[in-house]
Amino acid sequence: MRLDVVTIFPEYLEPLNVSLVGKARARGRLDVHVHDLRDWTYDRHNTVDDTPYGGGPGMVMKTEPWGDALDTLLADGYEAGHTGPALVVPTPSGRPFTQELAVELSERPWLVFTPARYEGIDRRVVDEYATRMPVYEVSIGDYVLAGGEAAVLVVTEAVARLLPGVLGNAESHRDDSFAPGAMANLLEGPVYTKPPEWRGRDIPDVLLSGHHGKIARWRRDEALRRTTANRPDLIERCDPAAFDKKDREMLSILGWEPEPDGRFWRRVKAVEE
Ligand code: 6GU
Repeated sequence: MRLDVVTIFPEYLEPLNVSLVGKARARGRLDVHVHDLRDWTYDRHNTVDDTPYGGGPGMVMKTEPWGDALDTLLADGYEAGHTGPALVVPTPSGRPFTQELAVELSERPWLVFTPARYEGIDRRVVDEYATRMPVYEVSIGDYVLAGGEAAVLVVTEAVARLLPGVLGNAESHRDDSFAPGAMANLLEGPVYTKPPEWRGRDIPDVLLSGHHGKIARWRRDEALRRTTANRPDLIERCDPAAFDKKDREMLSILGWEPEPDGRFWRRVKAVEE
């Protein structure tokens, strides 16, 4: 997969050199190109922004540097033999970035990221490139960042770990908490490793029992406990067929009851962990 990032803070993308994404690059699974938007400014001050039409606070990123940057990197990529680019535009006004979208992006051969600062990019830039390629406007959550660079790191890491040969075990994505198509998307419960006692704290006995069935049940109960506490919306969204008899017992203990349609709704405020 080829990745291009155009930014006024190329150094912000340094983390793409380390850890999982860095390894994916070293292994040749990822071909990353970071570009400085100011390379496509031609005035003394390397201006990339201007005041918004219609007034209001803040500044808007200008069309010309973005257009020239994108034209150049697209031409370079096509020349190097790449095809099928998609534009990924990080913006708090975008669609929520989910595991499902990460899977979709991981199946594309070439992603071009346009992280913006200020109040965003002149709309005509997205409208122009949308006539030539798919455009994904994505938000990484309900909060406002000063710029899209951190979102590029988030999206890139979520996508890179899905590429074949990047994580050790290709099967491992199937049990990701938010794997698309899972019957129930539950949060993972707690995990433990050696030593068996630390500062007077033991490991839950069941994990030392060697009884795989009981361990699986305990993990499922802990997943239900955490999900009801931290993400009740995930329980409410679940297909009721995803819950077996033991799940229903646990949900009842946690204060949840099925509606007539079978979906679960909180009866009382969930008991704290
Ligand atoms: Cl993608 N960009 C910015 N600036 N803020 C955000 C965001 C993106 N996602 C959530 N907040």
